[in-house]
Amino acid sequence: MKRKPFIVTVSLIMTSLVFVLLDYKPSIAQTVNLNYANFPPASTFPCVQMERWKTEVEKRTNGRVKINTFPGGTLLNAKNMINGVISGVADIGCLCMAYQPGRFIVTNATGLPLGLSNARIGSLVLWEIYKKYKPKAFSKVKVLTMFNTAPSNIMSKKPIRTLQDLKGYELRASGNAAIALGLWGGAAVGMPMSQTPEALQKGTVQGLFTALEVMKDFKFAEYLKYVTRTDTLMYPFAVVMNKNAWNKLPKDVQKVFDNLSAEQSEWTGNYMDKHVEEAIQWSKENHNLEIIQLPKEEKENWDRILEPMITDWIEEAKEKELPGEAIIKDIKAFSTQFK
Ligand code: DTR
Repeated sequence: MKRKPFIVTVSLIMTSLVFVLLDYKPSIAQTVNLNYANFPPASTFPCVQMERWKTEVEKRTNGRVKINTFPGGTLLNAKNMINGVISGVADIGCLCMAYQPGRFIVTNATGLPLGLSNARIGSLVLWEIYKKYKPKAFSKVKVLTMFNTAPSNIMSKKPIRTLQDLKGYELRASGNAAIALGLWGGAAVGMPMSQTPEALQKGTVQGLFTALEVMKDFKFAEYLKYVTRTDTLMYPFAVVMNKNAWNKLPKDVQKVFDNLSAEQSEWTGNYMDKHVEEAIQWSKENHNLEIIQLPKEEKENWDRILEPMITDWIEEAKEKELPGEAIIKDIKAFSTQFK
């Protein structure tokens, strides 16, 4: 075989180099793939907000960031969400802080009976509280956003019209909501939302105490025919990101994420408020739902019974060297600011 002249060899090497470089170029602006874990089914509000965030991020980064979503506990479940994000099982995760009351003391204060009247206000207040106090519970993650549910109501198989009706009645609730049920004399059974449909079907619980949009999203209205309007207590949520994954993001992408935080919080609150109304309508029209309004004095009495929750929380906060009174004062002040 004849040897190639030197000049041909050099030009061949140069051409391959150009190809290598050309090939390399697109990988500089390579898409960043991030896995986002969520615990409840895709139709529920934590996943609806996740899909909205994904759409906005992909749009605002011109497709440079791709978010792969994992609803329904397929990547991480309700209880191992934050640890799974810290260890890098998922890049991003959505968690309900009420499921771990002792771990998220500061942010769970927005779930106390403090008169936050809807999810929009609850979400914005929660985000402000997070920004102001930057709780240690989040030191190992980057927090992308936070939001709250709408206030909780009792959904049940039998009508609950008085505290007597509630005595010993088993309802599913977590965190502050479980404490409240106990104070009213009910029997709270703790479990994440994702386990509730099975518990209701097996009869382990006779209903639940949470925001009303679940009547439609989980079709609970098919067998829970009564709602007692208590309109108090929220379940706070956080969306957190693995610190390494965050640090690896280009600065302009980090900015897109940061610019979305408060907006996503408010968007989710608004979505939740609107969806609760739709769920009530749907349950009435399709499943004959009866809404029980407590008489004014009765409602005041139910609210009064919950007051010690606030003083107890302040005590607990103090024990952990947290400024409990100031946090409660701030929650109240922010809530009037966002009205
Ligand atoms: N209320 C909390 C949070 C919650 C409210 N709606 C949904 C839907 C899906 C998952 C969680 C939630 C709870 O009861 O678990």
